[in-house]
Amino acid sequence: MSDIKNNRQTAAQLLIRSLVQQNVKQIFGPSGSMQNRAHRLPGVSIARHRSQEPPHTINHMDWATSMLARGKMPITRELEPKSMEEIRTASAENETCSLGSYLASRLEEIGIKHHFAVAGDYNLVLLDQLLLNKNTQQVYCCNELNCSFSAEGYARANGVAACVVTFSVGSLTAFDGLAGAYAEELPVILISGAPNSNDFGANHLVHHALGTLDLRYPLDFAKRITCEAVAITHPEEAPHLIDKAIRAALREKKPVYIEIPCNLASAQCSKPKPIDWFETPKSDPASLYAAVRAVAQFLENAVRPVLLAGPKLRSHGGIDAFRLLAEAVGCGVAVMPSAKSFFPEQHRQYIGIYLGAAGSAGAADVVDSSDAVLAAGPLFTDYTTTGWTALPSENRLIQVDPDRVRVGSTTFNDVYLAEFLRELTKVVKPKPKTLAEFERTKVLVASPSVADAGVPLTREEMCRQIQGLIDSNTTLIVETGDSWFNGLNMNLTDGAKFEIEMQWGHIGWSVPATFGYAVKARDRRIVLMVGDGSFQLTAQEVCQMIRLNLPVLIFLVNNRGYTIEVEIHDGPYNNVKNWDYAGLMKVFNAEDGLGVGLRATTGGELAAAIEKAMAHSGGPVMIECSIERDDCTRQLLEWGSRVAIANARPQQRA
Ligand SMILES: Cc1ncc(C[n+]2csc(CCOP(=O)(O)OP(=O)(O)O)c2C)c(N)n1
Ligand SMILES: [Mg+2]
Repeated sequence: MSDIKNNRQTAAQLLIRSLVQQNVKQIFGPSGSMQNRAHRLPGVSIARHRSQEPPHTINHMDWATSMLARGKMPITRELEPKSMEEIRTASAENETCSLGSYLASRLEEIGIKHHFAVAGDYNLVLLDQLLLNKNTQQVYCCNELNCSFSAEGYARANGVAACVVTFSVGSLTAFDGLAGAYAEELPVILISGAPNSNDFGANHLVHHALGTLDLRYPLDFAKRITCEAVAITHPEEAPHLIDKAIRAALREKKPVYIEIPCNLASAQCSKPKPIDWFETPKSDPASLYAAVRAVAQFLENAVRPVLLAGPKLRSHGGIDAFRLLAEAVGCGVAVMPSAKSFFPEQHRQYIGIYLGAAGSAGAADVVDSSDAVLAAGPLFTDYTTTGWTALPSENRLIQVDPDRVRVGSTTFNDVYLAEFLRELTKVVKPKPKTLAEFERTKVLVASPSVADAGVPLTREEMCRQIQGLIDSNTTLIVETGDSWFNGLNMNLTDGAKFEIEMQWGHIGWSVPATFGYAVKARDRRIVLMVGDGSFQLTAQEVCQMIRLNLPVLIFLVNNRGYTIEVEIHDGPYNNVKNWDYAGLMKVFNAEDGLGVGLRATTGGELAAAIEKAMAHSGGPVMIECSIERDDCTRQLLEWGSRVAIANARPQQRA
């Protein structure tokens, strides 16, 4: 026995070995490790015996012991009571667990208390294994696109998220949301079930695949839209590959993909070892020093510097450091649209959203006339620069990226954003001129007047009433469409949060993302603004808000079409088939839901609906707001016309 202990074999292997020694050719039992191991021994075949089959979650040691005790298995000399004691010891020493429970432990360790899932035969055993971990909860979605967007929304509230789908038919659908997480810098772990490990490389075909022998295309696709994509092929390598992928997601703030064959989810692997997941990256000291000196000098030479907050500040942990730097410089501070709420709007240095003619009144004047723009974590694209009209020129730009700093045309590599901002704060001198300029020239935007209760609802009246709901505990989530600009125009009190998906810009993102966000942030008031066209893509996920009694407040803006597209380039393709949106809530409630659907066609109806919504608890409320097709923001017109020009640039000749 000591020999066996030294070899660190499991109890199951001991049993199999003794059976083989006795020439037992068939083993009846659960489909887990014992059969898998028996398979590898010469002369042993496996048969399942339904009546004897324990639940697959059973501990194999318990199962084997109970079978022995009930006399279903021959007891050999090796397995007499004294030997059983030793088997227990050997098993404990082996420190193994199922691959699925290994994964569940890792998710729990990194703070993922909920994972989103859609079931399929290739992931069922994995889902069972994950369910065994009572510290994490499984949350179901209607389809895999919604599943990955839900995880994306959860990652916005939690910092990291996970979702589980089935092979190919599931994962290919989830990839859209996963790519969105890449674009939006959110670490989402997509776990996909896969065919039996023996099917890879075998000369036969399996379902949910292309009908060819190629089973690697989901992994290949995943590699293009993640920072790490791994496919587990043996339980022994699972700990290494799972840890490698999770580490990459946390380090890069990008999604990862983990593929697990259906027969390996319950196979044994070594138990998780303690890991320090959240090591902060350290800049190269010489490069950091040089970058801080160069930027401090650049700011010193400037007369009118401004600071610009970018969307990458959050994922790279720079929000607090940015604020401290801003206060040390004392200049005007603007934010990019996706960074709204990353700098407090009540702060005396806040000058608004920088988005060219589509931004806050006065913000572009200050930024565009500044001689040094320090942009922290920006993402300058055609959209965020309003068709390249709001892009600080290179000679006045200091661009602080997640892992490098660019000053004019010089780049300092291996310099990490938060660390750089902290070091720079120590040496900068006050330069408050742009703030004083902004205060002198700022145009006060008049608050909209209250509309008569009985006149048809307008966009302005709708926004005026929604503005009244925003307090320090509100998260406002806005969908692609004019909802972007309606949301960007809202004033946020300190503590209020704002979520927008401007980089990936996938219509339909907001419904599942709001669901995912609400699963994590149950204590916040979550307000969603979504257009009719966008809603039609992912509407069914509202039923999951009902299922989990999430008190989300949805403003469904029914303007009978793709108004944002109307303003960029109109045609018949921008008309949307009307739905009874408010009526959908009844459909989703079915026999047990507590969702409420309300309609508002006038300001008075909207006020009454909001009052009802505030009094309701136990489920979401959707208020369908009917407005005119062309009733859009000034900002959408400004932005749309410039983006249209950028889109229409003629092909350049070489
Ligand atoms: C997946 C996807 N398909 C198409 C588009 C193009 N698109 C951008 S906005 C939009 C229409 C949005 O309409 P709606 O939600 O009704 O908002 P509105 O502008 O009317 O407020 C479309 C089709 C997109 N962004 N994403
Ligand atoms: Mg619309």
